[in-house]
Amino acid sequence: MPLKETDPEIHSLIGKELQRQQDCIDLIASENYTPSSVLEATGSVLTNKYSEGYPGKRYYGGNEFIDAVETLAIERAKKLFGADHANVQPHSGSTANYCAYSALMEPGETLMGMELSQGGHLTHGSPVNFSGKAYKVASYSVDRNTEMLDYDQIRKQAMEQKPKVIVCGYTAYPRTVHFERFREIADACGAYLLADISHIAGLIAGGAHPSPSKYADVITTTTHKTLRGPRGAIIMCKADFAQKVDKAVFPGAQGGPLDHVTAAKAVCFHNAMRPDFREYAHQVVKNAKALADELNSQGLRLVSGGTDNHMVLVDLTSLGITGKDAQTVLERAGIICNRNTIPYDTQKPFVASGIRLGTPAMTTRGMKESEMKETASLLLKALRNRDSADALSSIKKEATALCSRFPIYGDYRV
Ligand code: DSN
Repeated sequence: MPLKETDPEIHSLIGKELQRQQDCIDLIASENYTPSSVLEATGSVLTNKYSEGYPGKRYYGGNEFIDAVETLAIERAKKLFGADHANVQPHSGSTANYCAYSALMEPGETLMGMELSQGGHLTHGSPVNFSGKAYKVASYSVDRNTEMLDYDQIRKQAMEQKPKVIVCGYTAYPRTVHFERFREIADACGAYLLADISHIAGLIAGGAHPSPSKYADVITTTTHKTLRGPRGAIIMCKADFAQKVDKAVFPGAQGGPLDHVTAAKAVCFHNAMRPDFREYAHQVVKNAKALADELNSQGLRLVSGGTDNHMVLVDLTSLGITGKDAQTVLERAGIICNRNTIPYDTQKPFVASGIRLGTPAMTTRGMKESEMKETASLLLKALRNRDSADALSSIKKEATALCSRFPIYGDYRV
């Protein structure tokens, strides 16, 4: 029986969410619209299977086709990113980082990552996360003036604190990451180098950001951000770490893999090898620059002065609004984003002085530089007219009209 009949409440909520996604300008830098091929694989009968273990070494029978699916996903991930080894089972980016750390170090050893409030991730050593509880943490920051990575300063800190693992790759850093500089730092202080490329994986796959594959010992990434795949993650590594990484994932951290998601990851890697994905990745960056230029020319200060990737970090101080309030106002105007701390923020993370904007989702819809200019104008108009309910509701209509020119799933219906 169709969902509509067996569970009309959930069916209706899914339908409403589809409509919301269609009608709103999504500027969340970590979101995207997966193609229907990925949705189809994710919603497949593969969800019925148990397959603890790895291809050819399972603890359950009946894995002939699951083995073939997982092997394809592994081979495609290796080819796409130029990796020696890939584990495609991690359920999430946080789990992937947990497993990568377990493979590389023991509890109590030192982990060096970017501080959360500066653009790092919770799992890069935040005290409220397992990473900050299980490991000794040596966090690095961006330079106070340039708001960019200062490799000499990071090197100095690494030589003093001698971390076992250095993490590079961020959730709110709008600039290029120079992985070769991190390799040199890791070699100098005797650390392993872990690149968490969750945000920029799609840009790397599409040739729009340098790749860490020659430099990092281990690479983790989610698959649902710029890479435009299903919600989940993978770990890649040099051959020497393969066994440790696999053991850390299963049985170390997880039981049965999500085979339907593994299939969708394989579909996503296949898509990302196509020439149109290269175009997409480059357009994401062009769109971010167009968005940044327009916001800047209309008077907003951008962290680090601009962007090299898919993301723009906006300091709202001059407008006299917090990130939290801006997020709410923009949602009322049909523009979805998230509040974000800016480097050396004086506000708490829950309030924050900035918003983080990204172009992966709007680029998937087919929007280009002129629509980014339009989006920047709508966003500023909303923030400047935040006290007028009428203004916000009329901007929302404009946002929905813009979105209606770029349908997300054609005639796909729930
Ligand atoms: N929550 C993700 C992001 O928005 O960047 C990171 O896990």
